[in-house]
This record gives sequence, structure tokens and C-alpha cells, in this order.
Amino acid sequence: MAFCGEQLARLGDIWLRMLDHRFLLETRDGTIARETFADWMRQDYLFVEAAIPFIAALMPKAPADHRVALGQAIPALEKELELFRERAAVAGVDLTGVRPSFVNHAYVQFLIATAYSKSYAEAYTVLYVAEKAYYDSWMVVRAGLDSGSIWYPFVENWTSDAFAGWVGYLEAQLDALAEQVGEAERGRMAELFELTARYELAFWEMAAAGGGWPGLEGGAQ
Ligand code: MP5
Repeated sequence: MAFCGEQLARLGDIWLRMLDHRFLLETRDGTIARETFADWMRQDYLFVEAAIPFIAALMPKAPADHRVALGQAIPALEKELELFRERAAVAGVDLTGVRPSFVNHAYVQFLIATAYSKSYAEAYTVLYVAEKAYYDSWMVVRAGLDSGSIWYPFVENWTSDAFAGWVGYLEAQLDALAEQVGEAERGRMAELFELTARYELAFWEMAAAGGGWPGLEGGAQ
């Protein structure tokens, strides 16, 4: 089996917990509290903002035939930020002056540190898992959410044919990279695969439970 399939099978328990998360099920069923969804929007807006320098930091390490796709990801992310701002205006959510939650802060630091300090194949693993997690997660929401919901454009964003194509492309490239590296590096890729999956699960948990910092419960502010 190729690398990604192997890792997804190995980490099936974490992946299932993620896809079964109450945040996704309540969003799917249209029962999510508006403030809970708004908190996720505010936190994910910060995450997507940080994903841009993460991708940019991969660029100098990228093989020449990866550069165009990575470069195109940046305007796609800018468009995504625009979607957040547009939905926020429709729903009356204020995206300004938000501090990252503990989990969000840790995840973003992990992204940036990985891009700068790990090999290209290792950092690319993190990129793939984050994107695959969002594709699979929003497919869960798509299975039930009314297409008239104000949150539906997020479903369209991460379950579109274009996004599915991007995730499929990343998977094929990551499988190829895993073939090229030695056993030790493949082992580090597997560790990062798992850590990223754990962060993705933690992000939904943070979104559902609130983004307080340890010792400062009652909000991320
Ligand atoms: C993504 C995201 C998807 N927006 N937020 C988290 C916590 N994980 C993954 O990444 P992108 O860059 O929005 O496609």
C-alpha cells in the first residue's frame, strides 16, 4: 500500500474520532450554536492567515515541478480569507481583534517550525494531512447540512471538485516523495502525519469546547 493509505489505516482511530466529532455532526444537523460556529470561524480565519507563510516557507525547498501548484495555493487561500470575511459580514461575526486559542497557537507554531526546520517531504506531509482532514471533515457536514444554510459556502469551499483535485494531487505527490526518501525520513513523515491528525482532532475539540488557555478559562481573550 502507498504511504498515505498506510498512514490513514494506521491512524484510523484518530481519523474516525475526528470525523465523528460533535462539532461536525452538529454543523451537519444544523443544531450547532451560532456562537460556537462563530468562534470556529474566528479561530480558523487566523489559521488560514498563517497557512500562507507556511506554504511560502515550503517554496525554497520544493522540487521545481512542485512550484506552480504551491504558488497557486496562495491566491486560493487569499480567496478563502475573502469567503470568511464575506460570511462574517452576512452572519454578523466580528473577525477582528481575535487572539489565537491555545490549540490554534500551538498548531500554527508547529506548521511554521515544520516548514523551516524539517525536510520538504516531512513538511509536505503536514500540508497534505491538514488539507485531507478538512476535505474529509467537510464531506461529513455536506452529508446533512441544508444547502440554504448560511454556513453552506464553507461546505462548498472544502468539498468542491477543485479542492478534491488539490487533495488528490497532494496525496499522489506525497506518496511519490515517500518512495524517494530513506527509511528514517519515512519514519519522521509518519510521526508528523500522526501529530497533524492529532492537531486536527484537537482543533474541532477546541472549536466545540471553547478556546480558553489553561489557567485562563472563560475565553481566549
Ligand atoms: C484547514 C483549515 C484547511 N482551514 N483549518 C484547519 C484547522 N486545518 C486545515 O486548510 P486550508 O488552508 O484552509 O485549505
